[in-house]
Amino acid sequence: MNLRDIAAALNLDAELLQGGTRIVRSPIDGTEIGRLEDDTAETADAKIAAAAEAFKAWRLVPAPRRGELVRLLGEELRAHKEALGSLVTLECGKSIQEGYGEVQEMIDICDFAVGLSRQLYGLTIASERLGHRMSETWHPLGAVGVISAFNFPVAVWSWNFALAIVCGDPVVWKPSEKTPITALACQALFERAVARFGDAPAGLSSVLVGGREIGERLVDDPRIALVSATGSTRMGREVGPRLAQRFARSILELGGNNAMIVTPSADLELAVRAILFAAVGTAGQRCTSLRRLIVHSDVYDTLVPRLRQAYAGIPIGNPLDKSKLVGPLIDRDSFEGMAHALENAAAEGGSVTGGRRVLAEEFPGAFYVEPALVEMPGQTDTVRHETFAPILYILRYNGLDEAIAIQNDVPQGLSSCIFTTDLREAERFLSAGGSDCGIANVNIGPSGAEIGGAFGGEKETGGGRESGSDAWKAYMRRQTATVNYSDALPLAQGIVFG
Ligand code: UN1
Repeated sequence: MNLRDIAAALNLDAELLQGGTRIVRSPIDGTEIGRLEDDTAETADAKIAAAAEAFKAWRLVPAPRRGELVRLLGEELRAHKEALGSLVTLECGKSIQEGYGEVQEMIDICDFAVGLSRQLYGLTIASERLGHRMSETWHPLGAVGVISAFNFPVAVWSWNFALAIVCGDPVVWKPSEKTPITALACQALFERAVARFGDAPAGLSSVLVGGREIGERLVDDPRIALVSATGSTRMGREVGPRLAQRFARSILELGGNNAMIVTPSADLELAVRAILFAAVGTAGQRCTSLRRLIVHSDVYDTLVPRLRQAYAGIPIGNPLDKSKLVGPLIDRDSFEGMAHALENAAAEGGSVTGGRRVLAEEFPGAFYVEPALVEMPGQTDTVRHETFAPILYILRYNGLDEAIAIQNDVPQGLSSCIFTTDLREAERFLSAGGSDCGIANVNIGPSGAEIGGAFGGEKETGGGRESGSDAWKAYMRRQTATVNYSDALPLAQGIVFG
């Protein structure tokens, strides 16, 4: 499918993709796929104002009816899965299987949100006073800003969007400047859902195209009650304090430095497969990608050669070709960041295999790389830093406490896992003294989470939670109400006043 066919299949107005000054390139071959017009201060302001206005009406619509709109969006996504998945691959370069998987993740969260629209449960609380009833109710919060990254250009938006819409909150979305076309496609699909829905207020959803300044407008605008931002820790350090400054809410989903501990009892066959998917899938550009492998000395010399062998056979190439598992890095900067990290790791005593640029003749404008394996003498500064590329650092350990200490001794706290068939080891890893991450898995890699759980992590990962479980509560305001149905006025804490 070429871009023209994809745009037509998605009902995406071709006019939107030309005539502007923001050049969008496909990382597959570096060719230009669109010239989009940036939002200006005025158009951004108008979209935020429309969202704030829409909130006044949308908050009053019964939640199950709001869920109906998300159900219709889910239907559009099902009908357009192939086209949108192809566009994801074209614009961000992940393998086509992962492009489809990303759209499936959107469908899944829509289904989840539809169910949730009838389950925004509050509480009844026992009052200490005679003839009183206490309750807790969840109300819509306000307009929500979503800032998303290039690597999951649509799924992360949908986690936020589907929940926000059923919770009664309009959404203004600032996608990565590297992947705005997929965002416009989602907007077009949502508009189809709105047309079928009938009476949704205008301004429930909008997309801001532009660079950092446009994102800053969203962050600083008092009409935006919550900003959910996914990206680097550096971005989070700017966005978090700015939101705190105006007492707005934030959901931050920042860097990860995810590890796998491989114990002596591990099923190594399974571990190798999990390592491959987690470390080289999406060319190492997931926030959940496996970046550190912590291997017990007893299995080190068995596992590492097997891994080298598996790495040697990884099909790298055009991600639209189903037989290729690893596509390109997003751009030259990303490639240079990878090369730089590998140089530093070597200078710190690491032994590097792979990491070279490949297919440069076929794709001179794109950056395909061999995934790298780096055996490290210890957890150096370079290993502690998240490099958004397929680099897997390998470390050795001797005791489980040591392995857990290494796993936790990084600034980030997103995802983690252990491969073991020993129940005690698994439970220790999951216990209060085990992994300090938001996600901890046993005999599964750190990436590829389902939408049903809360997604996010601790420390420099930012502490936010999105997607499943009770993450919806961040998109609503909690109200505690006490009703006195007696004809007396007893005071709490037994206070006698007058
Ligand atoms: C991200 O990389 O920002 O768990 C999100 C995963 C995916 C989501 C990743 N479900 O890898």
